[in-house]
Amino acid sequence: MAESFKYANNKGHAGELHQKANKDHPVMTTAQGCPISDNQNSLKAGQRGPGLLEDHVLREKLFHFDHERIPERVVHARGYGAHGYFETYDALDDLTSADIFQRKGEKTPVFARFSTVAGNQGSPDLARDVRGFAVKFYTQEGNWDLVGNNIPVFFIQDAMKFPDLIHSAKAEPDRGFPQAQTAHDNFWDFVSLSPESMHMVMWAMSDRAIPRSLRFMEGFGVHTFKFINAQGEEKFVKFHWKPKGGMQSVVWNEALKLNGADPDFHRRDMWESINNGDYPEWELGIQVFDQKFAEEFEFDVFDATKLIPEEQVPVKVIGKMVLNRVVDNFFAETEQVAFCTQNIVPGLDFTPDPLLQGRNFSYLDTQTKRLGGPNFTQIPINAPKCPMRHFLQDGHMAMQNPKGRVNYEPNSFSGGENNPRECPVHGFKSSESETDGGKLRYRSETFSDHYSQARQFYLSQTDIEQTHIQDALIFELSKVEHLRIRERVVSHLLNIDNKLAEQVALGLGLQTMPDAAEAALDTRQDLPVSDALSILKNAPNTFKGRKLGILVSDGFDAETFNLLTQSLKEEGASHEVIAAQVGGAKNSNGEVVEADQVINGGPSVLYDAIVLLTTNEGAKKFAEIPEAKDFVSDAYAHMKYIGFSDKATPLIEATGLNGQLDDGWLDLNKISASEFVSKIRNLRYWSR
Ligand code: HDE
Repeated sequence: MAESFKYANNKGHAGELHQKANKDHPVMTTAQGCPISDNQNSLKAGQRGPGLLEDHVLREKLFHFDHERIPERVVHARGYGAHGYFETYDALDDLTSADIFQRKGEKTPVFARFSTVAGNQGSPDLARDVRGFAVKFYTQEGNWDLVGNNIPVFFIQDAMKFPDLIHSAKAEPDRGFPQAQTAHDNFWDFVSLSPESMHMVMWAMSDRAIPRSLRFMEGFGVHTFKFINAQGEEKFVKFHWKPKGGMQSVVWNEALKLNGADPDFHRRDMWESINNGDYPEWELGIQVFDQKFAEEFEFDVFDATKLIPEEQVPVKVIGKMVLNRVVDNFFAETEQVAFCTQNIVPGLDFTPDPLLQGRNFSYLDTQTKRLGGPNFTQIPINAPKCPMRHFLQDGHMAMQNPKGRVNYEPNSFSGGENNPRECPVHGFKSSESETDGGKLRYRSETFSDHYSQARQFYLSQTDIEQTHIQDALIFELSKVEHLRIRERVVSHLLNIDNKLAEQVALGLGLQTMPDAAEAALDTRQDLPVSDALSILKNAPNTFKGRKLGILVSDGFDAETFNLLTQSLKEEGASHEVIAAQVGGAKNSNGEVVEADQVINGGPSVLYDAIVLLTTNEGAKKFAEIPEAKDFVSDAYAHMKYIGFSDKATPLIEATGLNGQLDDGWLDLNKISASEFVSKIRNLRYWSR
């Protein structure tokens, strides 16, 4: 709310008298500041008569409400943002003159927004989808927007194909569904006719597309950018975000159920962790290489469907991002934040990547549409925190027009804060790279190997992860109505890996195996396995930031509960109590412990591991409740660790799992609370 002018000499003026409606509340006003006497009833002619047009209070209220919506983002509509800072670990002046990287230990404010791509604003968080990972750095030399994804490559190589890709992925236009999923004909038709997408398809079908938390996923700048130092020397750079909490994903069946149990699972998780002081953190890493490497590398470094394996160019960590403040207002900040890939700072530059070049137009254009005019840069979330001095003026909602007489340059008026000049020394300079020919619409042949890295990604996964990719392909393609599209996808899989193609063909019940798709160039290479591409090979071995669900019944053992929750706290993890009623349950000391969830609203998919802390009587009662049985059998099916004691036997028997107590079942009579926590650091009992 705008700060009000102090009516210092008007003692007793109405403005002062109206400051309070009563002891606790200030007076409500219209947007014009006019005090409101009745916010419940419109102005009428007579007690039961028609409304009056002169009711400016009602008209203003309805008018403003009618204009509350702005167009949602055409992609990445559903997102969640938070504030924080970026800390530079070391000066990088040998590589770049970017101000943000000049001083060790410097902190720069940031705003990060994470998103799904295909779904609309109200779609569920656990859609199988790429996640947007966009960060706005408010540096002292302007805003730098690193607008990335949680997958290091993209579906297409040229911006020309983007609207078609997105049309095909979103709801089909005649029917308006399916929402937030690629499991339909149009998407698979398009990608199977665009073989360049096959590498990204492998990633999108992997567990990367169903993260457990936004906090537990990597981020990537995707394109190759340039670093330029003060001497004008250039290097190529790719950006990586590495989550401090480690990577973790859910399994597909869990994702499906989470979307029902808590469609806000990811945003709630971020909100809770920041408010609990468990701040999400990522380290920023760079892969730096020169022209010589670029020429020798197997692929074109301007092709966004390719990555550079970390084994070939190691990722050097250069700083960290800490998100430590939730937004004050979702709309003002998360919805109105306007990321633009064109927002870079001196010391950085673009490369000719044809996807990046197109993005530099698209983002500015889309923000003008979404936010209504060219002055969206003046909205606080978008405004730089460093000085801005320019002669841009007027337009819708202009609030920061330049002051003074002069609004053009060159001018002959004397200097001053409001009369800026260009500066060849400190100003942004584009790299002087040469171009290699005349105007043409062309796809360079250096972009034409579409399968080698798709194969490398698949072969770099553990068996479990490979099975998940196969299952995801079978799930998605089983929703595709046209046989020819299913077959066409399998024809590409044959160029990636025979076993993968065979498993998918088997899962789809294909009667005959199609021929392998014709490749643009027969260049497929067998690249070495890259362990960095797997989630499970890089498992974090911690329960920090994770959540345990403890199912309790009246009379549950107070000591076990206290020891467990204490050990979790020491680990930096949290817990929730699930009971038959929201009022909670009485422990063995007769104290009431409140429930966070009721059994029919708190399924085990919400937790990373569960404990059945019941009495024998309590377990018998739960055995009668279908949701309580699902609580246990889902946790089992999702490979979660389950803590229990013999008292829970009636419930376990009711689920039919009694004969299947493998090493993922942890008997709390046999191991201590801290041993339990150290076991569940594995996050899942995959051998099940
Ligand atoms: Fe985007 N993208 N994109 N994109 N993108 C948008 O901008 C676009 C691409 C990404 O949290 C839009 O503000 C084109 C790659 C993120 O607000 C739009 C092309 C990558 C976000 C747009 C791409 C991304 C967007 C829609 C191909 C990863 C959300 C609303 C040439 C490196 C940012 C908006 C946020 C959003 C266009 C491809 C990431 C329309 C034309 C590759 C994280 O401007």
